[in-house]
Amino acid sequence: MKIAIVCYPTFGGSGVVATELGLALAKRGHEIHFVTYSHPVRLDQLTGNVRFHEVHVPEYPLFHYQPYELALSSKLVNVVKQFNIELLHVHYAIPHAYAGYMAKKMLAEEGINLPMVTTLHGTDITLVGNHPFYKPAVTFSINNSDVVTSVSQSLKEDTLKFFQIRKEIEVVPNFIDCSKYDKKEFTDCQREMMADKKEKIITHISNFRKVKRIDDVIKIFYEIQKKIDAKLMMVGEGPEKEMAEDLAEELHIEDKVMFLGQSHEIDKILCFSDLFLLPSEKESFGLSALEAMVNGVAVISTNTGGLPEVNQHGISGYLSNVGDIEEMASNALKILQNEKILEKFKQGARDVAEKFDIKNVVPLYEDIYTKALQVK
Ligand code: GMT
Repeated sequence: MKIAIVCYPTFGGSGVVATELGLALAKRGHEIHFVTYSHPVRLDQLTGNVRFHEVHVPEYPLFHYQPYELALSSKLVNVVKQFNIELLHVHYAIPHAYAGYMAKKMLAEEGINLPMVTTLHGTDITLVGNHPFYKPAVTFSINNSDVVTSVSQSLKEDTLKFFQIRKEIEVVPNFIDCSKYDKKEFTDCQREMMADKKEKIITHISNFRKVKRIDDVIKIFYEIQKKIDAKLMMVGEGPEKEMAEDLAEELHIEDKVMFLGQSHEIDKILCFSDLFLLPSEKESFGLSALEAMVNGVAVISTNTGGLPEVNQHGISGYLSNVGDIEEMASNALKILQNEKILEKFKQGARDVAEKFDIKNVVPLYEDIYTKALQVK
């Protein structure tokens, strides 16, 4: 199939999933065209059947806001015509499903049918899309997609709760390529650069937005380090970073907390981590937790949204109510203070991650594409 994928090109989970999906589909012989405003961060191989088309939005002083949706839908029309694209898969409803729908309508005027699959990722439903500013447009774009998927059962339920949806929503979980994480990768660790042998390494990765409850990450670590030798790796950039730096200083643990910024070496960091913290307010899936788990890292998370579908309580880690810092710290210590228990959780995390192996999930998308192509 010739498929156009629209996604955010940034470090966010939706863009990562879209990119990994495109690359996996290309490996299975499909022709993939990524259409977005800059080169997707995880797109490191452009081959004959993987192409990238940049959406330019020229600055014009009259416009207070530059019209990205317009540029994206026009670009889609051109790419579809030039490369005989058969199907469009948009990741994140805002504004991609809306722009995709416009492209579909423009192409229909010329007698071209372009089925559109929309994948909902989380904040497009639970935070941003739900706002009255966007709600009518998001509802419309979902109802006018040919097939709609969500990355967890919980997100499907939220979508049906918050929006008037007439469409069936199919749950297709996010995935990970387990074959990349063989034993060889683990020997590449540079643990000693981060911590002493006796120190446990705890990691958090996110875009440091409010919804991630970054202050809880620091507070949970504060409790942990009172009892055991440990370091905290904070990976990512975002609006809450400064607050987190200040809080670490206030608690006099700044020498134990390392802010590593945005990193292209997530797996290197994770492969020497012992524990991953994800105390989010909302999380439709928690791709970063899955990335930790496939690296054999136990996860302490909240039980919000789709997290219970990913992190298995008592097997890959533990789940707690949002804000329950005390319980999350005590569960972390339960895992970290005993080497045998730690090993059991590391293995549990890796085993659970295998259920989300890419080889089980990509065929589900292929079936969905076949179904979408049958919609006229
Ligand atoms: O978590 C973020 O802030 C980024 C956001 C995104 O759109 O990239 O992540 C959402 O989609 C990911 C991929 O499907 C999910 O793993 C995240 O749980 C989801 N984030 C939220 O629901 C807050």
